[in-house]
Amino acid sequence: MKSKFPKDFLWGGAVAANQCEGAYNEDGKGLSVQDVLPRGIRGQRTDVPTEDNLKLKAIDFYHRYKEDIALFAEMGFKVFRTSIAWSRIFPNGDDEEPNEKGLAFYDDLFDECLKHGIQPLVTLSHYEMPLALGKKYNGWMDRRTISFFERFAKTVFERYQNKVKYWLTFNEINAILKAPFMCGAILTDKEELTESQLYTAMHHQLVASASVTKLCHEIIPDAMVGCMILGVTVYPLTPSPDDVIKTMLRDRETYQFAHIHARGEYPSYLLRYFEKNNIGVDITDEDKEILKNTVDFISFSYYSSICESANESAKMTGGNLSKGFINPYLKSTDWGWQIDPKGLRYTLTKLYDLYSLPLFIVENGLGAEDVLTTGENGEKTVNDDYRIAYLNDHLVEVEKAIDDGIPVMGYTSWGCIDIVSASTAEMKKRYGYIYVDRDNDGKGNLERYKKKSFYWYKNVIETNGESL
Ligand code: BGP
Repeated sequence: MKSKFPKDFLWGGAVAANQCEGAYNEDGKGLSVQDVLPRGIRGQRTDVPTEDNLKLKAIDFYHRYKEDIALFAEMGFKVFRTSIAWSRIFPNGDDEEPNEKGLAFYDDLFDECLKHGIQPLVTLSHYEMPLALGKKYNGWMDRRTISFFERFAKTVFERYQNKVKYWLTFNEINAILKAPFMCGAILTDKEELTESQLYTAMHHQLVASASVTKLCHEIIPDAMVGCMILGVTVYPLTPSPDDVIKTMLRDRETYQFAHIHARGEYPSYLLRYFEKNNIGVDITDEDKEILKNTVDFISFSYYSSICESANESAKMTGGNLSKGFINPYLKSTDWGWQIDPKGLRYTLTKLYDLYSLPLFIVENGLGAEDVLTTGENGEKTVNDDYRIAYLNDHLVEVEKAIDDGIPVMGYTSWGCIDIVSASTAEMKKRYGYIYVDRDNDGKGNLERYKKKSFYWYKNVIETNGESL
């Protein structure tokens, strides 16, 4: 069947600075919240980096990026998503001047991408706030943090304006309500935070996101800037109207953030929620003007779908930051994430029907415990047919959405090379087309080996999706 993917479809892969670079304190980099989160999203933070935090060295991308980008180019990547570690550029977050060595690293990284004809897609902050902003200002709790983020964004927009034409403001900006320390450098324990404090922090981050959207349009007129949302795809567990209503309300975890970025204002239901629950968020007239700076596209992560039910006794399931109920029609990954390719088409359709903006899938993938074997040709590899099946099935659904007329800009599968898992802070939850010889204990020679999926994806890109 003739491929429905547009000729300029941006095929690629995604990582995040904190999960791949390592060099956590090299060349002037300051500590980020990730450096003191040794056990991942749900882990307890520490005050200083601990040796068991695999992210301190990760997969040494900081020193090996040329080799890795050459492998991405071998697969035919058109785009490569990564983030700029904020604390490499402003080690304390509120420094007056940027760290030149940090700027130089990303100059070299983006040059290497462009040398191979790969467009960088850059996330300004992928859960990587400078720890010092937490210690001095309590992160997004303090409105002054907006100006520090603006300074960071302005610096990198100006520095890389001729190299980077695709930008995302914050990774999974809706996650702050679930993980305020990781997403907002908020040191106050989540349990102690009032809703007014949490939503005030969320508001400051949203104003920062809109403000840098404006800056990007001013500094790099030919660039596109998008928001990035954790795609929480929710189905009612049963056709019971109670489950349907619960699902409708749960959907707002995702869509209220897309709404603000796409429409440039708070949805009425969120303002009503503030009013009904005496949640005091100081939304100034100036904030409202800034929020009107809307994005050029909506990007999101999609891994699985969840069910919602009014019947609390129904069985719960996994999900990275969003819990749901088991869907009896779906299988689960080893980490309990339910595999639902059709849910990706559902989410694409829903987001486009709501906001009529181009869409970019910037995370999708299967985390699995891969086993390194020796192939017929004597080379080390992984027979990851399970990952090929997962990705193939999801891309088939993307193609159906495109065939429905939904403008999908591109697809960067998550963890295009094995990196440290965000939620578990482990290496054993592998996503990559490329295996990295490093284990949960930090042992291994960091060598890279092409998995079976490496050749599969190379063919998908070469045929622009014809081979799916
Ligand atoms: C998303 C994050 C990514 C990535 C992904 C997979 O929420 O944006 O950083 O980690 O989750 O999750 P995990 O690595 O926990 O399997």
